[in-house]
Amino acid sequence: MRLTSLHLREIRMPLKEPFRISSGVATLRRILLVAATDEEGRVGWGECTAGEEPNYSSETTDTAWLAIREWVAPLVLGREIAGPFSVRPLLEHNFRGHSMAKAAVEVAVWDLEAQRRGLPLAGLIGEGQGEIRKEVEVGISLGIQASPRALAERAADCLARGYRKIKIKIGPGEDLDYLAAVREALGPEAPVMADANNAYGRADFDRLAALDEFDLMMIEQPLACDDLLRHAELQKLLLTPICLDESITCLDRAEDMVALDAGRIVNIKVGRVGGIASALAIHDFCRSRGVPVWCGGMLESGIGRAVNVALASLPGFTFPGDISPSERYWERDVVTPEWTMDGHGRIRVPLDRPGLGVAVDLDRIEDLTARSEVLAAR
Ligand code: OSB
Ligand code: MG
Repeated sequence: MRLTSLHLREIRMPLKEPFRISSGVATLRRILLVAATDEEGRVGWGECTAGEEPNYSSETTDTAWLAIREWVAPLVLGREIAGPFSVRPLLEHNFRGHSMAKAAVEVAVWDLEAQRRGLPLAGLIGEGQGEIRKEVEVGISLGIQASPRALAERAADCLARGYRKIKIKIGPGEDLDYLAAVREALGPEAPVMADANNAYGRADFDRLAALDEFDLMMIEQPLACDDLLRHAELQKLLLTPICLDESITCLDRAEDMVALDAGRIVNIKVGRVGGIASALAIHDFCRSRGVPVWCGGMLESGIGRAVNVALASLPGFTFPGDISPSERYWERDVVTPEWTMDGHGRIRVPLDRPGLGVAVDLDRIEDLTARSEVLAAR
């Protein structure tokens, strides 16, 4: 296929409630969407998962816009692209970083390929994987709340709604009391985990070891993103498995994690790892080594969510993902139908239409657009 243009749009979507993690807070999402047109006039969509501020990774909505315009677009526009696996190699040489910018364009090519072949995205991603799931199990990621009690009430409500995993954001001083309150309210069996977003260091190992008493499913990314060695030291002290998020930026880091025993579970996010091909490679490796993976979230609109749902249908995704329904985030989403969850924490994988499986609501997107730029092949 050949891409004739990339239409970049920044849409502004206010979250229903602020989402606070140890490294920052999100209130108004500024989401960069890429609409890629091929030589036959089809349009494929990709959502960039970069945040507004560089507090999760170094990328932001603005750096991704710049990276796509200056470096990604010239490498892909007008070129013959054999298929979705050919995008990443084009963007690898002499072009460091900017994984989320690269992924946004790569994902649009996956959507185009799925449409060309008349396949649902999950079917295309899952080719050669055997049976894919028709429904994915999902959890909710709860931001840091005003008090342990407020959090416990919220968590109990989420469990009652059917969520299969309750993820609690923690940080130094906003950890033990919060987790104790949640465990007390939800009971010993409830599927609870914690995510620290790099908030701790070597000096906190005793405090982290104390978290074992809460019987968490896992502790996500307690230490710095580039610090696999200390994660390995910490894992030796913990009964609770460590799950890595920010640290796993590509297949090599997943291999390092396993080699060092720096963690025992991987959170896979398409943007962070540079695209669906990279996510698949990590999935396949982890599956071959018996390492469970699950699909993380980045407060996506319904477009990015479609990709997460499709990815999570793969057989190695054995824990519920951070893939909540549209209404958890937005008054109104940008796709129809919106993403919904049943009372047992399941989202149906749309296998009945090609591509994303939901229709992109262009009128809604136009209403939310704050900035727009068309990059065309020369
Ligand atoms: O660490 O998993 C994270 C959101 C933004 C940045 C980082 C993270 C998150 C989440 C949100 O946990 C999950 C979701 O999209 O619901
Ligand atoms: Mg995380």
